[in-house]
Amino acid sequence: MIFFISDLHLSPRSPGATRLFRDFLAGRAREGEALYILGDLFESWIGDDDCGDAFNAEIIGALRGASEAGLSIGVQHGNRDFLLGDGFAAAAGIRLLPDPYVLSTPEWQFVLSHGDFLCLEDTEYMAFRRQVRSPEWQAAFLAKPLAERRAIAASMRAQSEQGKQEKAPYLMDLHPGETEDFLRQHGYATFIHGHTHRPATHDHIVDGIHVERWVLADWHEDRGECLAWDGEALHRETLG
Ligand code: LP5
Ligand code: MN
Repeated sequence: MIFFISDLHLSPRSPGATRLFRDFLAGRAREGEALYILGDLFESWIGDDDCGDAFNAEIIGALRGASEAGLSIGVQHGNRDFLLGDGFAAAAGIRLLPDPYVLSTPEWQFVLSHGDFLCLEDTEYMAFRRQVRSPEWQAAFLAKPLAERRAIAASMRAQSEQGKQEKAPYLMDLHPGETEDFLRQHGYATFIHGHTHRPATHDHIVDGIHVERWVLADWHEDRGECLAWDGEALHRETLG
């Protein structure tokens, strides 16, 4: 069994989702051989020098426990935790994966992504993304004290939530044409992504070929979701 999850947005303000994730890592996830976390595991990540924070250490310990029990864990960056780096990966016993990432199993091909890079009509976000993903911005940010970084992240989160209320829904979804190009470029593999918080299974017809796109659900205080591949089919499992 291979599991896929995304958009948990864990923070000290989400004790319910944190508990669901810890229970998942200690239980159901260990019945599989691999877990892929497709971005936004954390509500925000301000640098690997914050691994020692009590909440972060709790999540890192839970990941490490599952990893040491034999679960292979791959993590992609989301738009809120793209600063996760090698220090986090080593402490948690996980592998950081590029976005997109092609997953080939003996039975099937998948392409995995957080999904935000295809939201091309949200031009404000794309500009913001280019800026915060640039090495110069990241170096300047990481040079600031943790407390200042925490305050900046909180301010960005508040502005983002405010801004989303004024954006048309189509802006915050994947660009249809670019998505089909992406599916073509990846050999019509089954596409799994998160980010939009609009769980659904889409059927695309690209060059006459049927391609599935599975959108993962975001997690809530009382409910999480994972997608499971059993070698034959994908199915959604509710957690909690
Ligand atoms: O995350 P979500 O779901 O709310 O919305 C996203 C897009 N928003 C973001 C911003 C993140 O939420 C903030 C993450 C902060 C943690 C990282 C800290 C590290 C910083 C490192 C710097 C090098 O990604 C949102 C999309 C939405 O998805 C749907 O796709 O619309 O896009 C935006 O909100 C971007 C805005 O449109 C424009 C930018 C405003 C940001 C203000 C920056 C000002 C800096 C403040 C300094 C005090
Ligand atoms: Mn996201």
